[in-house]
Amino acid sequence: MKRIIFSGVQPSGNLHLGNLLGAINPWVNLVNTSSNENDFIFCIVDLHAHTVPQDPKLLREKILETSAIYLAAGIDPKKAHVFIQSENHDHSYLAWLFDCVTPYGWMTRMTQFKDKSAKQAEGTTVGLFNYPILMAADILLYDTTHVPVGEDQKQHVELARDIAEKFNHTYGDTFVLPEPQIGKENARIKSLQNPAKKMSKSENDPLGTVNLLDTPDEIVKKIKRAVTDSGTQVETGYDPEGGISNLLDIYAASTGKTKTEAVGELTWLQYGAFKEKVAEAVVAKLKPIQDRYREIRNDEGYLMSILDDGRDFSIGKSGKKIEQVKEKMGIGRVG
Ligand code: AQP
Repeated sequence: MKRIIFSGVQPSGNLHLGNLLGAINPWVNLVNTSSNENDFIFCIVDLHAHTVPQDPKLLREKILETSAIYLAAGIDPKKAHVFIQSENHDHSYLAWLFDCVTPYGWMTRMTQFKDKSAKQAEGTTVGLFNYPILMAADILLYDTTHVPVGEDQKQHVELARDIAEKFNHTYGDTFVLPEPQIGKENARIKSLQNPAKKMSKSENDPLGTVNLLDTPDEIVKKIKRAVTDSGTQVETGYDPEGGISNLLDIYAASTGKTKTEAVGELTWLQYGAFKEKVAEAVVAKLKPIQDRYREIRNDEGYLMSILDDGRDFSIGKSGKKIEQVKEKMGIGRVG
């Protein structure tokens, strides 16, 4: 059966190791191991970025940076469509219609809203509350069958599925029910300064996050300063929720090894030597991506043509879905 795979990253800051090892790398593997009949659609979800305050000039820069990182990390534009969400108005159009279909009670269960609104306090907007509905529109516009995401986004994909089911039940079959695709290889990377929290663009402590465009010196410094467990060397009985476990995950995902292999290789190293190994692996993983990133940014015409093609593809596809939805919901004029 033909699969349609859709996913995206918010250009809401600097992309980091969690975005690469938990999302973009698994996308690249899926594209490269997939048969030709499948469609891959990777979006730069800039409308989502405004769920927290943004500097407009910086956001425009981050949109291009994120697009170039997708390509530099190995997304092959001959096999996948890459586009900017805000360039296709069907996303926000369908989101409004889904606002009118989704029970309020479903939204109050979204755990990410609880975490993120706690960080925002009084600055919390309705957009932050509502953004899983926009995400449902992103996914359902394309008859997406699979959504490769990190574990933290599973609840939102399940919400998209519930919205599709409710819409189909109310108005007749319109949307495909998507599945979250969370592979074993989707590493969940934690903050280097607080392993109880995921590594995140909006982390306040810059030492907590390794950004994909950090220099080798910055990477070494951040990993050297990462929190560890209470001992002095890596032990087989490391705390599974602690800093050593996180560094082992980072090492494994950066080298393409399993965590068991990483543990076998690195157990009994003193923390200092262990961190050097982890930093070396991360620098080696990021170097070719950074080199390719610079090439792409120096050839703006290449990047623009890929984003233009992606936009045209997405508008062509989503436009048909919107026509079906309008007819089923009875909005607009006939014909
Ligand atoms: N720490 C992480 N480990 C593994 N996967 C991660 N992802 C994000 N952080 C980690 C995955 O990256 C994809 C894109 O995420 P996003 O940028 O759209 O939203 P997010 O999950 O809210 O990412 P951030 O970095 O934490 O951003 P802020 O701080 O702005 O909220 C998703 O597939 C996600 O699972």
